Amino acid sequence: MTHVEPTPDDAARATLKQMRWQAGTLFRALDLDGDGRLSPTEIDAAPEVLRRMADSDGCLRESALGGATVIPYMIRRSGILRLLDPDGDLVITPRDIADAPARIRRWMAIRTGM
Ligand SMILES: [Ca+2]
Ligand SMILES: [Ca+2]
Repeated sequence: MTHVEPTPDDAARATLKQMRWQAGTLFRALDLDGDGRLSPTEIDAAPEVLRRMADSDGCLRESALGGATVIPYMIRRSGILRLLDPDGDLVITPRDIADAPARIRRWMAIRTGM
């Protein structure tokens, strides 16, 4: 087997892949069956899932959302996170969590044009 040294391009791609993975943390947590879509059941279960991920004060923070990235913007623009953290401070409050199913449904309605 030949060992190939990673080129700077490979390193950049790996970093990007990692950031995308981090940015998708919230979605993956909510997508309970892992099919890449949020079903009505999964949307209804969102507050419960999010509460389990929250800190003891009931808030979700960056560590639960994929952690800090080299480019924090990558995490902030993840679709679900923008819904749950409209003020963009990377803290999702208990109120945001309780409102999650309604926000996700509005978001999906806009995306599918329904
Ligand atoms: Ca699913
Ligand atoms: Ca917030």
